[in-house]
Amino acid sequence: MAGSNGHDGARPVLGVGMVGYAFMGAAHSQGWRTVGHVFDLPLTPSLAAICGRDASGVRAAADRLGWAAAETDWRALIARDDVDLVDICTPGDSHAEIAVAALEAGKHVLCEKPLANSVEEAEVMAEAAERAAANGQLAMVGFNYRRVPAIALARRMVADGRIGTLRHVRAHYLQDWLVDPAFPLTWRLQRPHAGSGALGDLGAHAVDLAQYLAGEPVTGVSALTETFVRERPLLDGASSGLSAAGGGDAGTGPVTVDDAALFTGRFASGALASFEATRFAAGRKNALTIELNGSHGTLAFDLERLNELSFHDHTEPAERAGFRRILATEPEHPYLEAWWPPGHGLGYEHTFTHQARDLVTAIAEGAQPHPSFADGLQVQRVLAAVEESAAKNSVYTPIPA
Ligand code: SOE
Repeated sequence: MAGSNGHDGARPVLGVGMVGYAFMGAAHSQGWRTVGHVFDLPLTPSLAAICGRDASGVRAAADRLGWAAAETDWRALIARDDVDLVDICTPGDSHAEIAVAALEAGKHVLCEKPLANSVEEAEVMAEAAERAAANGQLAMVGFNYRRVPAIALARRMVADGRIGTLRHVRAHYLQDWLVDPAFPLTWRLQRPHAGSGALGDLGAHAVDLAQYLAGEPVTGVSALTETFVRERPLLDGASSGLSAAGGGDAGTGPVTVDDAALFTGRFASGALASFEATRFAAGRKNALTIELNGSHGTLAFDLERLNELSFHDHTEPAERAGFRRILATEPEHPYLEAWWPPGHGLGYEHTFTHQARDLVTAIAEGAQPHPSFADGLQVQRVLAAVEESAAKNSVYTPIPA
């Protein structure tokens, strides 16, 4: 399937079809548009077609975001001969149906996080991905923060033993766009569409990063969740990104997801983890922080300073030891070989370019990229265990392997 859509010069073309064109659709489009101009890829991605239900909205999005064609039915998108890979950027309630259909139609799939709205859906998706892998189709979850150079560097340092035996992981993902009780009831606040609230939207990233950096899964959790504002104005018009208007004559409706989730967890090795995900941390816009403490040292990362990684080497003599700031912008650092000179820095959008690079490379090589749908299922199991534990007043809830 890879490169079935002709050649662009010496390189076979990989036709991409995207479902969804809101915030994540725009972010992924940016990745697909830039990746072939920055990295030397074995396949040339082409932005073949984008899909959305509203005909004029999706046509405008195609023009704005750089897609050649627009479709209003995702089944028609999947059926297109010029689409080799389907990129799913819709709310969680449609991930499973689209992903399974695309894999069964012989396409590769990239699916936004969290993989699904429930463990059951994620299981079906992981099984479909396993069947498709036997035919050479690949499936990957869009946990884009794995592709921040400083995070990829941290993973390399943990694997190289630079912090020794892991003792603690501390991961927080804090935003503040729900502080105002007048913020309207968008799809992200409705369980049937989003599956869960801050837990699935933000906590999923924190769990994925913790497990990725630790190199092992969380095996059980104790949790608290809370919905601080239980009723909100219905949406008045369209929402865009994380902003939306409400409060007209449309009335109010119930918030059916968590506003915040706090939980502790265990790794099989005995290391302990703590997590916090909230949209009520006033002043915190996109504050994803993660710290790992090991027997030989500590690594710490803050998304609001994403070009930096803090490292304390505890094997150094105490008189000289202390945190040092690694500026992850050298050509030797992950992904940096293709970007700007040292010190010139990258941002949020580059994670989507790197995600596209890794997926295109994996497709060309026929190798499973990370995170797989099986990895996405594991995160889903952690999210489900958090909800179960919270419903039972924080009872420790093991996560099935
Ligand atoms: C909204 O909270 C959001 O866009 C998440 O859905 C993304 O996954 C995260 O990267 C940024 O915040």
